[in-house]
Amino acid sequence: MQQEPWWKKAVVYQIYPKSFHDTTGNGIGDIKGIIEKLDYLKELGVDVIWLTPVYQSPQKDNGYDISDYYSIEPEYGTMADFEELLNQVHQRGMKLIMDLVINHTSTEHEWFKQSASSTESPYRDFYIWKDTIDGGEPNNWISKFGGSAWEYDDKTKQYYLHLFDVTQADLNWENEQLRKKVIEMIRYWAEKGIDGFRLDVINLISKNQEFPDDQSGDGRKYYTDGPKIHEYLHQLNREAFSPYNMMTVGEMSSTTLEKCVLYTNPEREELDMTFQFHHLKVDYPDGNKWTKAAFDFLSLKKILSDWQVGMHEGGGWNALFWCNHDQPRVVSRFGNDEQYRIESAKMLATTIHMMKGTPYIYQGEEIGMTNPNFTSMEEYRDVESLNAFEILQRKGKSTAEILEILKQKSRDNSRTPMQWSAEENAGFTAGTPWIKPAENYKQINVEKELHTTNSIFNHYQALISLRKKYDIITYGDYQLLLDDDPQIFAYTRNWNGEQLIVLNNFYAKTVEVNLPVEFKGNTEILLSNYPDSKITPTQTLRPYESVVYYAN
Ligand code: TEU
Repeated sequence: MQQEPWWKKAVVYQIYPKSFHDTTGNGIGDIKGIIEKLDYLKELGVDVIWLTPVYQSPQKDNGYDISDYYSIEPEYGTMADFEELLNQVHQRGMKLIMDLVINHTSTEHEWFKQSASSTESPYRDFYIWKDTIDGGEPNNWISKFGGSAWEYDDKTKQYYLHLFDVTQADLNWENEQLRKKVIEMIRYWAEKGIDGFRLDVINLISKNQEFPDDQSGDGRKYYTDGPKIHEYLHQLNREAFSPYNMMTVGEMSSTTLEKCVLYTNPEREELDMTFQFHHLKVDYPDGNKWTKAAFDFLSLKKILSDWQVGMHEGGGWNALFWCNHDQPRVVSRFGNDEQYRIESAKMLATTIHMMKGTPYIYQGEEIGMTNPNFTSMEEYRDVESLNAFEILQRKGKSTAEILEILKQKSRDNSRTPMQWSAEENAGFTAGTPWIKPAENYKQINVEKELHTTNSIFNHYQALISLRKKYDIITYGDYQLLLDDDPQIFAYTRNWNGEQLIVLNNFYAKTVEVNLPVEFKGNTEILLSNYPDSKITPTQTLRPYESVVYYAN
């Protein structure tokens, strides 16, 4: 049998360096701060660390606006610090993957400066420049951060495309020279010894070259999973990833299951796995993020289950996650961040970690960090949230209404400092933090977790070791049970005569369960979030109770 890729049994931990741990006192996390915490991550048991961008950047979008792919952002440290980090990670038997942001660069990148200097520049075609049409923008596409996706440049009298912030100019992947430069850069980091990449909005790199107006939308249908995307990914795989045996995870914006099967089926030689976001839009009524709304539980179950089954059948591979630096905290979102914070944090972790795929833990998730509940616009930092404020205000919403929406939806909800201890500023910095910590850090912090038995941290440790011990978690198929139940998320996994049954109560109300499947002869409980869960197919689940049964 061909050797299975190592990442199928791995668990990844995402670090947002800016908010992780500051050792200099400037209020911004740094690479040395990560090195100091590696033993903590080793204790948690994760195999891989994913660092969001640490390259040189004006930080308009916290590093997703890169001005030099070959240097480290001075706020975070030096190249020597980075090399030391890589070395220390490897010494502990873990791996390190970096963020690869190649849909766009900062407008302060040398390529863009050259490109904008003249229509004759050899770099002109590294970006997407278009003439005005009828005195206006080249088309009606909208930036993901609000407003037109085009910016006019007075000097050369053309518009450039930016699907994100105006300082994040989209690269022109049609240009072979550009692709060559990107591949060269990837190989530079691979040569340094890193173990892989998370590819930022990678399914947006191929644009429909007609650049048509979108009669019924914001333009995304003309650049999402675009015409040459498979060709480009295959080239990256052949020329940059495969020669170094890199692990790759693609962040896929508004994609489809069919596409992700193609992106990740190994025979196609594109990517190893994908992040998709459909299950995180169940609290966007009519696709609208900027409204305060409860989440649709039945859709959540259906979406996650469709992806479990579809990727299994198509030979693809899922990245499993609830949280990242763009999403609110999961315990505040789909759990209960007050009375049942601990139970619901564990339940949510179990729901994802017992599925098929590679799980990702976002910093602070393993101790049940919550949204910070900011109450004033001064507390927000995120460019998307600040833009949303203005857009919503123009639509007539009051400041109080907007604050309520941001409290639920802002990306800053997950960007507050990692809560290490009950010391001032959560032990994150000795200086003034770049963003305010959540006020509950005195109750919720790593130090406390590590001194508590049956902590959320312990629950994550247990989930990680179960994955190592039971192959069924990696290979088993997946079947949703009780599809229409409005409160229970139950599923079963089967493999090689073994069976897992996973029961999760997503609400604070006790509920009766009548499972449509039988427990087999030898059934044991592998994990639960109450000390005395029972083995019976007919039973009640207490508030947020979660139980994993195993039979063989
Ligand atoms: O995010 C891509 C993306 O489209 C979203 O997750 C986006 O932030 C969200 O939908 C806005 O509502 C990636 C990065 O993760 C994000 O931090 C960057 O801002 C973005 O790309 C641009 O590089």
